[in-house]
Amino acid sequence: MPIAHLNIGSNQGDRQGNISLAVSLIDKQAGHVLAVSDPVESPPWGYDSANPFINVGINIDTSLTPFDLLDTLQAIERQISPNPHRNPDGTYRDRVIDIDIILYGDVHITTPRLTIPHPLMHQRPFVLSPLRQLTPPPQQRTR
Ligand code: PH2
Ligand code: MG
Ligand code: MG
Repeated sequence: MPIAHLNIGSNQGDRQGNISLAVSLIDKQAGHVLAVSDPVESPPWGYDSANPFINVGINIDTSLTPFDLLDTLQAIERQISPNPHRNPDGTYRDRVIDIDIILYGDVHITTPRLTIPHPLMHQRPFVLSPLRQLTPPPQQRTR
């Protein structure tokens, strides 16, 4: 089954508790959780807020298609918190939970609703560092 890499973030309430709840709901509803990275704490990226984020990366084994996975992750976000993720003008706001698809196997998708690989991943240390922790280096060829 395809392996997807997700990034989970929280900067409101019990941040680590919110993330742990998300991981357990993902394992029940989206696909078997294979690995969870160490948490990383960082200031909000892309907007101003006094509330730092905790982020983790996870690898899951999933039988859902990318769009079904997106629907399921958005349903899990709503199970944890009904608060909107953006302000009416489209800018970021503090959030209890955010679950983003970063990679899905070697799939490339570019649509208005979903882009994989995540289009901003290379700019975000809170995505790259958990991903690096969970990605084994390529095997060196021996001869
Ligand atoms: N998510 C955002 C915007 N800014 N900053 C950090 N540190 N962590 C996030 O997960 C994050 C962010 C929008 O999804
Ligand atoms: Mg996000
Ligand atoms: Mg999101």
